[in-house]
Amino acid sequence: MQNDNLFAALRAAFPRDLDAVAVETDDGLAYSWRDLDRATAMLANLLGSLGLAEGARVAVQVEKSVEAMLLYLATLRAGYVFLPLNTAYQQAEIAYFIENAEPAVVVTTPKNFGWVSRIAFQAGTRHVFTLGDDRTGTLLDRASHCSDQQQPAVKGIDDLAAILYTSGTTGRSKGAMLSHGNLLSNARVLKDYWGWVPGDVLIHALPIFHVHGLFVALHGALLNGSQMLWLNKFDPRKVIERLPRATVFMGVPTLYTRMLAEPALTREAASHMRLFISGSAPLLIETFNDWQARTGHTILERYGMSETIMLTSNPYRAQDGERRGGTVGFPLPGVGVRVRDDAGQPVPTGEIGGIQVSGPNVFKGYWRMPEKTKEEFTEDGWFKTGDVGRIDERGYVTIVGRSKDLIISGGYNVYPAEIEGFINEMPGVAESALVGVPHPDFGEVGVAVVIPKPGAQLDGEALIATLKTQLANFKIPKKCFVVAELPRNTMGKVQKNLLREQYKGLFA
Ligand code: MLC
Ligand code: AMP
Repeated sequence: MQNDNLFAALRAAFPRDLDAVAVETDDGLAYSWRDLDRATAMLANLLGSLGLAEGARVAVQVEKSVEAMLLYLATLRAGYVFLPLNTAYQQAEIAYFIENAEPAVVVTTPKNFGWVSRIAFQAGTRHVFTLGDDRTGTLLDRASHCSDQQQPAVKGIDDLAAILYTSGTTGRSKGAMLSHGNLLSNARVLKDYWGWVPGDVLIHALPIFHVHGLFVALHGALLNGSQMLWLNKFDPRKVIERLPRATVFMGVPTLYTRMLAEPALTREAASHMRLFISGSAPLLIETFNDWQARTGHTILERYGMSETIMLTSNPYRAQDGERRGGTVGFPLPGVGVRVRDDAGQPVPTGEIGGIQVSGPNVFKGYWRMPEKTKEEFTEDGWFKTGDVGRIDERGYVTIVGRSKDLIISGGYNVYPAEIEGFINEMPGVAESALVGVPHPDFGEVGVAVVIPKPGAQLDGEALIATLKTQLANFKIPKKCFVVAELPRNTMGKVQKNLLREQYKGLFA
């Protein structure tokens, strides 16, 4: 029987020598391919023993570790749906995800077990396990009693593999449903397009709760049977130290600017590398040029999102064209990318419009939000990305802006509407606006501008301190100004472009 289970495809790509090192950690531990196979079998058997329903969600909010990665693979292997959650999320955020997704299993850090289990049990979750980043916790204790043999669950290409929550410009976060077929088709295209070869070694330094670290980096290495040099937390010096033993690195632009600030980053240090890939946020042309000058390598920039995984990429092979800084390259093989005006009509080559996408990589819709899903697709079935760009006569795609009100800070998405909602609830606040301004480290950061109610005294620092108790740290505005009024157009709408202009030099 044909099995389109993503895990089965990744497992089939393991090298013949199962005793070779698959993952080497920061603290010197080595996991062989056999370890990966056995541990995912044990964890999958544990999940299998819980009597979960078909399509059950396994929600996971734990620090990055190899075991957390194994839990992801085991969830695929057992045929359940993986739901990763950023460790920066606070109680109110987690409560929403758990109530919305109704996971059958929740895995949390030992430190957060108290409050996470309370939320989970209240929402009807039956099983809450703990997993520390030091190989401790009830999940591993329980799995250690399970068999290390397991037959991957049979899955079709449309069966769900993961749900990734992504915020929206209005309302609450939406769960993007990705299937085994979405993930596997994209991984296969990237393996070929980025020229993965035997012997490649990946430095894995990204978080594993979003597309970039969980899918693009991890699937890339596994589908190629490639060793990973694993860092639980990004550290520019540690990455540079590992370059002579590696060939592929993936990062958001902030990782590249932080590495450029290290004198140890030299042409010699990078001479063993084959490929540096950037994405998740715009790579400044200065970073692209500085990297080329310093290391001799041309960063390959690609473009993706939770709903579509990767859509476009600059070419790897010279015969396919040059890697052009400031562009995100060509639509990937098998992926359709087009640009439409506000009326949904095609725009002439090189003109700006909304970017739309179709292909086997495009998600199955938002979890339990059929109306929202419908709104985001065109009549003829293309997904509207909310990004604004153009495609030139050679086919290079350039992103010039976003029609969605979104700030991308250090590779994480911050939706102003969500943060404004929290600020507006605070005592004495009449209204607020959050805008993104340039930042040398994070690319872009949020700045809040707040109007007090008549007679109220507000303090920007105090507002920030309150927000820190409610929202993930990367969503917290770096500055908060209390002002008498917001600039408005004749319709009364806040002119965020004027605020952006006013505050653009704040962190220069
Ligand atoms: C941390 N801080 C941030 C931040 N990350 N502020 C704004 N934006 C961010 N991204 C703040 C914290 O709030 C804290 O502030 C201070 O920085 C130190 O926190 P930290 O956790 O020690 O930070 P650090 O480890 O240095 O993290 C920075 C980072 C991290 C760049 C390594 O943000 C990161 O790993 N980013 C990658 C995100 C990613 O993987 N994106 C892919 C999404 S997938 P304070 O005030 O409390 O001290 C996607 C699709 C696609 O978009 O195309 O790939
Ligand atoms: P997310 O919802 O977290 O998956 O973020 C996806 C968004 O990140 C996209 O819609 C883009 O706005 C942005 N993005 C991803 N890659 C790039 C890139 N290379 N350049 C500019 N923006 C990017």
